[in-house]
Amino acid sequence: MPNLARTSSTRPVERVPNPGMLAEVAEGLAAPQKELPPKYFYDQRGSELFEAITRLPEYYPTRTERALLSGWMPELMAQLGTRTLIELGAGNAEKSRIILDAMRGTGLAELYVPIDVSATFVSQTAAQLRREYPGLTVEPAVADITVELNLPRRIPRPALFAFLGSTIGNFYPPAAIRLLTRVRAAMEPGDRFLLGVDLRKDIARIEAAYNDSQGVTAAFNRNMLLVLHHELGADFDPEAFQHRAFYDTVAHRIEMHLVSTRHQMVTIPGLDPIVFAAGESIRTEISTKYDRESVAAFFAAAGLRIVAWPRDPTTPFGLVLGAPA
Ligand code: AVJ
Repeated sequence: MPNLARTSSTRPVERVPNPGMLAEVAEGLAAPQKELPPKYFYDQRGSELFEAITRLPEYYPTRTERALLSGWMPELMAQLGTRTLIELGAGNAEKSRIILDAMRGTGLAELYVPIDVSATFVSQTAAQLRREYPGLTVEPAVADITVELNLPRRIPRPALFAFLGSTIGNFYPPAAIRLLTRVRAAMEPGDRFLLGVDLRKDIARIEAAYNDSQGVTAAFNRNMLLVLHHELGADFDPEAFQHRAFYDTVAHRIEMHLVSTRHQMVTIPGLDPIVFAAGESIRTEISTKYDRESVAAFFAAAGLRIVAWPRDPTTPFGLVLGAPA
């Protein structure tokens, strides 16, 4: 386990009411298959745990995608003459730097627009990147990409829209198509869309990536219960929920669940008590795996087409370049 600050689940906390989150949690926990949105993984500790996941030997997506980006971006940025990078869910900007370096290499880097829900996060990253890339305008957008992109008015073209890390895999198909459609609507004819997708492969390898031997993914999964404690005053006992991750071969996705180890009742102020049977679970995340056909179908539904997908057959992760259809 990485050495991370422990957060007691019983410490009293000061809370500001969060009616949007409460309504979303209420709806998810009232469903026959209880469900919570994966965006609630990522408080400070959750983000640190995710960072630790990306360095695990079993978790291949991050390092594979980084290698693909490093190999391809210099050539692609020269070929496209990209002047603006618009990044959905900018993360720690480590991958952005690979693209920005390639843009700087062509002397055309003008604007970087990282889009993220966290305002403090984007402004910190933005300040850092302004120091690293003199001459580059960094104009962060604070937005929930599931709702809007909130782009600046003036965007030097051509622009590259990037959605990396296979975060698209968290979305159920209708929501994935809505998101791609929103990106497509913001694109001009010469713009391109770069999508990182995890690929279908040997099931044991996929399942191992979500059931690591050090238990970091389990801690990441359980951390959502602590987020509900801090944000809503929920009294989940994280020790009474077990991490479970399995591959669904029909829907082609990993599902992560928190399984109640016993019959128990959980209280969230403002909601009716929530009853768990022994063995009943909350689904906390889906992580969909793709192949060429499934990506092509999503793209087509959103008015996009695949223009490039450079990969050798052994690469377990895909980087796809799309354009308006
Ligand atoms: C950040 C959504 C791409 O689905 O692989 C990692 C999150 N969950 N381990 C993924 C995650 C468990 C990750 N994404």
